[in-house]
Amino acid sequence: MDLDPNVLSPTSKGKYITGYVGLPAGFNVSFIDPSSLRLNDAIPLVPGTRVTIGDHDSDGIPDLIVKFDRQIVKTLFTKPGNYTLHIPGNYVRSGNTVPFEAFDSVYVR
Ligand SMILES: [Ca+2]
Repeated sequence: MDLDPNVLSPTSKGKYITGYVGLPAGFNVSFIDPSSLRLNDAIPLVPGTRVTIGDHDSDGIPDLIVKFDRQIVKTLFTKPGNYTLHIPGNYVRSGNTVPFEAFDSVYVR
């Protein structure tokens, strides 16, 4: 996973943090259940935002592109530093649900 921006400022008024979720070869991101994604087990996607598929890192493997509310994400941090965030989610294919977890780190000013 890659989060954008990677540096968060407490005073930022930005609306969103964008998450780019990639899966290992052989898994298709279109089978990720977007409603199952929870940033740090807590924060769901912003309701009403579009979930799209692109190739953010140009490695030829599609990424699921999702939006989190930056003002809510900021409440996870009480002091500056490096933080590793994780996003658990479910991969659902042919009625089988496979839980997975994606990670990225951010720097908080
Ligand atoms: Ca990619």
